[in-house]
Amino acid sequence: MKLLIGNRNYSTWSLRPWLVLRHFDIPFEDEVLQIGGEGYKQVLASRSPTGKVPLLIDGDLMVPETIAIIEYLADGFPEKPIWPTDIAQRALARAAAAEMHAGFSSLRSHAPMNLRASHPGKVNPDSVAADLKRLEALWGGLLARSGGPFLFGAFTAADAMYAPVATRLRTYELPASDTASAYIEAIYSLPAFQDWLAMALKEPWIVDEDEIDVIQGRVARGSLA
Ligand SMILES: N[C@@H](CCC(=O)N[C@@H](CS)C(=O)NCC(=O)O)C(=O)O
Repeated sequence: MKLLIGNRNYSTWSLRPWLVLRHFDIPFEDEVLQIGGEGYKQVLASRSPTGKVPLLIDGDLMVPETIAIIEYLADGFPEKPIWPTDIAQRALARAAAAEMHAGFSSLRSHAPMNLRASHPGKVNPDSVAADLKRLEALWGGLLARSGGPFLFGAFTAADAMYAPVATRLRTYELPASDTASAYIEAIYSLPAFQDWLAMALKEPWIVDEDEIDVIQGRVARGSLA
């Protein structure tokens, strides 16, 4: 199996299934297709039916869409606890994953993932207040029930879905309760996440569209390169 992914520093959707593959020790290779820079959309379109990453390739099969990739892995490796085993917890984990996929638009637009960066104070907490409130309620409720360190106790696909959000809270030092801070630390401590992070930190590419100083007009496009 092969997973086509985007730049590790910025590509939130790529991080999610990659974490599932790596954490659950499923054999795979990956290939980074650069997002950003001249002609990148043509390259993506020539490799992925949706023109987006992640894309899982298994023989002749190409599976786009993060949630579909994760479900394909859960179906293909039923012995791996990719979702919680209890049916009710499984439903809640899938609900949390779906909510992430469809929601949190303020956090996603105002606080782009940027693993190498540290930008405390640059995202106004008021602009993402509703998303932060929902995160606290969702994470807090699930962690209280499971006892942590992950949403359903051990790491599952639900945590993979929220890992990029955890990084946004850290990069921009957004307000977080002690419970949320401990959860963010658990994500950062996960060996699979550490592996991804180490590779992300070695990437040379700058994507202006995901750089907060460019987005907020402090720095001109192209000047960070
Ligand atoms: N709904 C898709 C979203 C995938 C997506 O938006 N991927 C971004 C990278 S994180 C992408 O490929 N962008 C291509 C572009 O910007 O042209 C999924 O869940 O996998």
